[in-house]
Amino acid sequence: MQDGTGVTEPISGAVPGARTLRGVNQTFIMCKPDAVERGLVGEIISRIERKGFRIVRMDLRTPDRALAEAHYEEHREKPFFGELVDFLTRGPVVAMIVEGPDDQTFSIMRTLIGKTRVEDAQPGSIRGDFATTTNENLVHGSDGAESAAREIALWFPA
Ligand code: DAT
Ligand code: MG
Repeated sequence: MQDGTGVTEPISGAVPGARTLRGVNQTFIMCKPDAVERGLVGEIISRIERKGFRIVRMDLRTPDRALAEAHYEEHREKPFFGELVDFLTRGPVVAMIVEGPDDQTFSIMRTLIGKTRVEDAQPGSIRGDFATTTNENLVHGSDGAESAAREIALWFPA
């Protein structure tokens, strides 16, 4: 939400590189291949917009392995990493930059998406309403300002 002043300088203490403006925060959101395959992109985008967030960039593309591996870099050592990269590269995804209010953007968006483990994802959330597995869980959202800056730069290099 804009604060009405039209001021757009970075908030002091903001993560370097984060596209953080006064009153606005950008996060990286992605409808994963299962969402595209199942025809749930409209449903997901609709929930994001109805919540009051604004989509400012959007692109349908099939990521190559290098991009998928870089995106999930933090999970490189996990046993499910290979499967995760296979999944993300199997078809088109919808990559988006989404704007929301202040620092709450990340937590609000993560609540809208639902918890990672399928058994924890609450009904009412995207994963809670539509996913039945942890590995194919429809949507990705940055978990904080630092990840958002990294992921936006990765998917939408300037
Ligand atoms: P999130 O997507 O909620 O940020 P994460 O960053 O911990 O969750 O994991 C990235 C993705 O990896 C997640 O969306 C689904 C998959 N994943 C996580 N834990 C898993 C597990 N134990 N088995 C299989 N896939 C898993
Ligand atoms: Mg994550």
